[in-house]
Amino acid sequence: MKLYGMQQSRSFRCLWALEEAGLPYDYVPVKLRTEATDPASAQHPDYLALNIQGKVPTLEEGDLLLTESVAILYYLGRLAPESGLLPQGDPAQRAKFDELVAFVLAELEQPLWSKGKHVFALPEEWRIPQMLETAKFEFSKAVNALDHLLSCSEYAVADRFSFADILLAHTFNWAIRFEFDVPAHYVELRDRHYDRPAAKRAMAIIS
Ligand SMILES: N[C@@H](CCC(=O)N[C@@H](CS)C(=O)NCC(=O)O)C(=O)O
Repeated sequence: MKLYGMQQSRSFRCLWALEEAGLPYDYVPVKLRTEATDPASAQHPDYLALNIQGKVPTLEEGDLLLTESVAILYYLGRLAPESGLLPQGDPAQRAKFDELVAFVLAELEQPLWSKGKHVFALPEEWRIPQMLETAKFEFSKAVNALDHLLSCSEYAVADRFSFADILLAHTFNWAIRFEFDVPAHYVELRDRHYDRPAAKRAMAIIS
């Protein structure tokens, strides 16, 4: 199995999950925003053949290609059920897990990605500087909603570490790096989960 990724981007979620799951893999670093002629570029034709959007992550295993970080997380969770990355609870508990995953993608990370797009990812003529204030407003609304969605336990769902914890910790780390206002209890969540041995091993791989 090969994971194509770039540093602390969304591919880090998958790298961390691979380390939590203890599955064998090769990590292939990819460069964003470099000349397409660079063999390591996400715009190189060889990489575009794997991931038509020229984005990371990509997971390749035989004929299987996955190009969405959360699909990769579900896949790894299913490959390694004993890891607990994908909770095996009753339908209601699973539904709460799925709800949280959807919330992180649809509500919490979107303002962060809006900032990224309007600061560096979009072609300059499509960037709107006023978006940055809107993104801050949307992020604070999502954080308030999250306070109501999360239980008070050590982990996001039930009483065990799962990939929902990876998503939350990675997304708050992203928010901190992008200088959003992150409440102290979510900085603490990020610190606690990034202190896990698997997170540290993943971090060492991209350093
Ligand atoms: N929904 C995708 C988003 C993937 C994505 O946008 N990745 C960013 C890095 S975090 C990327 O590769 N961007 C390419 C670019 O900005 O040129 C996922 O969660 O995997």
